Amino acid sequence: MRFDAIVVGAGFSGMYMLHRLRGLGLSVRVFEAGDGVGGTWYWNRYPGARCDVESMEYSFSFDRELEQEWEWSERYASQPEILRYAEHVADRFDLRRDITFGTRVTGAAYDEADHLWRVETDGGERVAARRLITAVGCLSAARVPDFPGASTFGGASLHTGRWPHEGVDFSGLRVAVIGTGSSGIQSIPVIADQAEHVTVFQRTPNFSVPAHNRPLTPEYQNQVKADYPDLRRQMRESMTGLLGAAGTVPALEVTQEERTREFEARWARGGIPFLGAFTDIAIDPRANELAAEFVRGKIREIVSDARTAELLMPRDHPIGSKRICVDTGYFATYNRPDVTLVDVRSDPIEEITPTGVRTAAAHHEVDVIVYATGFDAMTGPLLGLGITGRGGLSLKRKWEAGPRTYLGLMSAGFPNLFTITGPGSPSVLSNMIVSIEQHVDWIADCVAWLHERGVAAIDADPQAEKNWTAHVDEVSRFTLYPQANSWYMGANIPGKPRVFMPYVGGVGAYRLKCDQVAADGYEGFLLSS
Ligand code: NA7
Repeated sequence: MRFDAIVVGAGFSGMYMLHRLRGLGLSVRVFEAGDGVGGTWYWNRYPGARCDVESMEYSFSFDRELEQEWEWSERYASQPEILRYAEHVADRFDLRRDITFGTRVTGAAYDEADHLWRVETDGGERVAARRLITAVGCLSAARVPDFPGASTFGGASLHTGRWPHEGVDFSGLRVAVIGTGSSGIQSIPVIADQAEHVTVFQRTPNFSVPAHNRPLTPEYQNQVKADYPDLRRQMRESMTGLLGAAGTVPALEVTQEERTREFEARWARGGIPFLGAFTDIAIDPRANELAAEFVRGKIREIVSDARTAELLMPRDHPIGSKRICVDTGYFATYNRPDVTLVDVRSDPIEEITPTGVRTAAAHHEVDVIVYATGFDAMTGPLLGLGITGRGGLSLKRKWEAGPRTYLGLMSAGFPNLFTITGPGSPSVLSNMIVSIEQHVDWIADCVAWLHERGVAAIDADPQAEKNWTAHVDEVSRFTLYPQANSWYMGANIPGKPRVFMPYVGGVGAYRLKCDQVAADGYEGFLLSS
């Protein structure tokens, strides 16, 4: 079978990509590993899973009726609600008929003679298309650390990003949670409410701000909906794709009282915009430390046991250099008598036994192990597709020392392969949906332009790619981001190259750059008929 385009993934990016390409009159086939749409929100069904971006901002803007008709029930939508939204989008635009579910792409090779991508799936299907578009997400390759004895564990072992669809009842069970990133921080309070006992194995404490989640009133929703054109424009032009009043003054230029007042106001408001309090938090270590110390002070206030509070205070990375967590009752959970914190830096996990987790100092008997241990981020899902470009060069080989892209959209030597939210783009530092819409629109416009002109192949110019990759790296060095052992840096995966993968220049500036490149006839890209 031959299509104009193949899209890999039916999360928000794959669904919107399909919709746009169909609008161009192209034939499209989408392959999706899951049995339904939704991507991240299909897989991450762990208790407490919730978006860290406010629901009125975390939604598609491309269709006015969709935007106006959908009603969110809470300030921060839960996973089931976002999945319902994804399903609603699939129904509304009749997307499912072009999606093959339960099917993984296992190989994609570029055929230079015909300018075609030849794609294979685990279902044995072989299809071809001129354009191949990856919509595989940045956090979809779940990672479980290689603890000795893990396979001998007699109870259930669950990864937050591969959660059983039927849910898990923790009543009466002793539960180990390994990992205190966003998934751990969201799930621990909810699991603790159910389980007999929760033991949290923490390697690195994380900064987290309260969500102050609440139901949304119809009045509030109507007001936002009426203002959507202006609000969406602000989001697109902003640094992060989020609303929430970016500060205008540096923390170091105001008095301590003013600083505290601003931090308190932002803490009371809740959410990621806490980091926008002052203009220098992401770039000046002294300003950053002031924000970090404010949050440590809150942890000290909330957590009754001083030693536990101390263990929960992040000290090894600047605040915001790992994506800040947004929680509901996380720190207070440690005041419960049925929750224990184990610091695996001082007391490392040595092995998993048939009945629990053995650290250097103790054996913790548990019935269930929850791995909240994250993902092989950004490059993991792409490299898992088995992509081979011109001259038989594999993407894995090309990216051995770290990803190299032009604008995060293409990688030289892989003509007609577009990556939605790829490394080198601001996606993971932003409101994902804002970034997804921008990438999909850019790719759809590019594909339309190529078709109109009969251009068979588009590829990144190696020099343009080199310049962009150097620019991504250079801009990151103006910030404190590279100081953290984060998944942005590939630091959570043993052996992965340490490269700061996302573009920190901001979604607004990035959009202007991408638009300019297109307006200049796809400057930095090589076209061949
Ligand atoms: P994260 O943020 O990568 O968190 C994974 C957590 O698991 C983190 O605390 C890790 O500690 C911990 N981890 C990983 N490997 C181990 C081992 N071997 N031993 C102990 N602890 C370990 O993933 P999430 O799923 O929570 O969140 C991903 C993103 O989703 C998040 O940033 C939001 O954008 C939404 P570490 O910090 O590496 O020391």
